[in-house]
Amino acid sequence: MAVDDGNDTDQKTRYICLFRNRGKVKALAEKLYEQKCLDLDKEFEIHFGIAHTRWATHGVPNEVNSHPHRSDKSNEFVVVHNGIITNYKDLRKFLESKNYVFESETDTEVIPKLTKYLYDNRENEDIGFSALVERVVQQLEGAFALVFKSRHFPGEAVATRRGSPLLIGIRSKNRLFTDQIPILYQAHKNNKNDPISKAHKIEHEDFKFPGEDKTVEFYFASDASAIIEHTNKVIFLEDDDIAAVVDGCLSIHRAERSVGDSASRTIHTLQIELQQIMKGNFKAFMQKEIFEQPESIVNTLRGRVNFTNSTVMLGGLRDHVKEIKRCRRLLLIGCGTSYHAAVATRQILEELTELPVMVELASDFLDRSTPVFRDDVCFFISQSGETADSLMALRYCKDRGALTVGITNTVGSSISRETDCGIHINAGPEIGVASTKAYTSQFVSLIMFGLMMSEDRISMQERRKDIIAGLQFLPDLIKEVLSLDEKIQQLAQELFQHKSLLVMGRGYHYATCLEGALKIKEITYMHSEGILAGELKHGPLALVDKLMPVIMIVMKDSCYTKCQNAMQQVAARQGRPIVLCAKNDEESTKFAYRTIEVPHSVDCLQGILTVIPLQLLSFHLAVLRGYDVDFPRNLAKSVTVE
Ligand code: G6Q
Repeated sequence: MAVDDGNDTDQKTRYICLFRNRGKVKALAEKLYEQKCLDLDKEFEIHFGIAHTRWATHGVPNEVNSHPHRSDKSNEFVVVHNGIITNYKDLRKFLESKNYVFESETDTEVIPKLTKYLYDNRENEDIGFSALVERVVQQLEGAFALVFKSRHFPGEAVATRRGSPLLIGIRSKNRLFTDQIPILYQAHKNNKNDPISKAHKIEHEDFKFPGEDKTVEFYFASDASAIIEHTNKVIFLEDDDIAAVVDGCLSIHRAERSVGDSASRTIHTLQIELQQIMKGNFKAFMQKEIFEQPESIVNTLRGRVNFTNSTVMLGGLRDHVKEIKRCRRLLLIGCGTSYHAAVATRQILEELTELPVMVELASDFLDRSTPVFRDDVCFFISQSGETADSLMALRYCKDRGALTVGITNTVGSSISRETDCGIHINAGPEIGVASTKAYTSQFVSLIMFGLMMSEDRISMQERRKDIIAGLQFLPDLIKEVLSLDEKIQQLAQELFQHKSLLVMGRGYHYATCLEGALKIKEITYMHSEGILAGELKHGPLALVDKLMPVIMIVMKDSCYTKCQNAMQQVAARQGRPIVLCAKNDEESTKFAYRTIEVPHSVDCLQGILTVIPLQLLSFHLAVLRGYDVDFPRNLAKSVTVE
């Protein structure tokens, strides 16, 4: 079964697949094909394969729990699923009471079995595949992107989503006839005797193929980077859309039309280049992405900052600036690295906007049912734009009437579509699970927002000018930091056998400590903790001895003296601080066991220059410890489950 290689099919073949993670999927799909005997549909010269790299939410990662899951041993219905079914226990109990025997520990397996149950108990002989799927998803709770295949409907693929991302890539050698696919609101009428109207389908004739060449391929995937090597034409499905490919023709259905719903789905042309998602000469995507930061920062700034007259214009926020200036407070909400970008910029946003700024982890924000008001402005920071907790927090804030702003790296993502306005960070595709260039671009985007908000404040003009000049020099300074790579690799040689690594700092660099420690723990599996140096005496000092490596960030800003005090306290306990400081800071290097010296920038931008050595260090530590840097155990790039 060809899954991610469009070149090995014959000319008139169409094929349809679902995959999330390039590379690993092809091998996985081939294995599953052998084991679970997924047939290739020969009718209409259609090839259709489904596969999925699963993130083990229910049940350990093994062959039985791997996708696709099936209704029964003869594969009447098979399904791949990205997401989580929260009511699977009830469904499983019900199906077991109907004598269905489950093979796996997954939540997903209830879906094909429920499909078979509804099919076997259909009241109408002529029920179509998409109508059947519509009935199945009515019974499901949770988040899902699903692709179905069935022996009863040869040559047909049905896909749907709710809460998890799903897009359709379309590849044809010929120009597409239309860039809008109208929605059909009569999925229930899709039975075998009531074919879908031709006007509502993409058919091979619509592509105006010359002569014999009628090849068209549809790809179902969670993320555009999975399919970009085959096509840049994509449709982003909305929640509850049901897409069907029947006899090689695509149609999109919905049960009903609500007020404000668009009547069609657009075929977008993505700007991602294949080269952007190739590793090139780098050992890992993460390494490549760390080294891309001089360019990704330029791309984030491009067209937005005027360095001559020190102005900033964020097109996506232009119409909302007045409203934002009148707000009661700013809430910055995200998870993991994206949350750290909020922590990193909170102080400068408070200074530039003179507004209270709350930073919130999306999951905790929801757990607390945090009060949100109509005059709040809520920012959702997310590389993928699909993180389940951030998305739910967004819906929570929208329901309470707050203005919602997206800071995302993914065009067409749920967060970018569902927010009122936003900033696209333009960092380019980020493939490595450990986020690097997205962090620095989120950081810069939030600073640009602060600059735009403070444009008419006389008292802030000098400060603004300094920051804007700092932004201009940033790409060159990043290059300088990247040139420390060899030195950092040598440091990694000394540290890679340790069990634990502490990262301490304060003020603007507390976020660097959190982010550096996150990078280290997620890809090296070492214990690592980001510690606010002001808290040292309140507990963490007990961890310090001559064996514990401690990275200390000491920059020449308002916290300089306090950081030096912390360093002396560590040295007094025979600790051996590895000091990350500004170039030529002789005072700080006195107590240091090792030093990493970075160039100086404006205080609020310095965090970009201090985080990069820690990104590099975590990369080298992981390589030395023999781990797969881009695919750390137990983690996924896009966390679409709670
Ligand atoms: C870190 C990870 C992770 C990520 C969160 C949020 O290296 O990539 O912490 O930042 O899972 O993801 P989004 O930014 O896509 O919402």
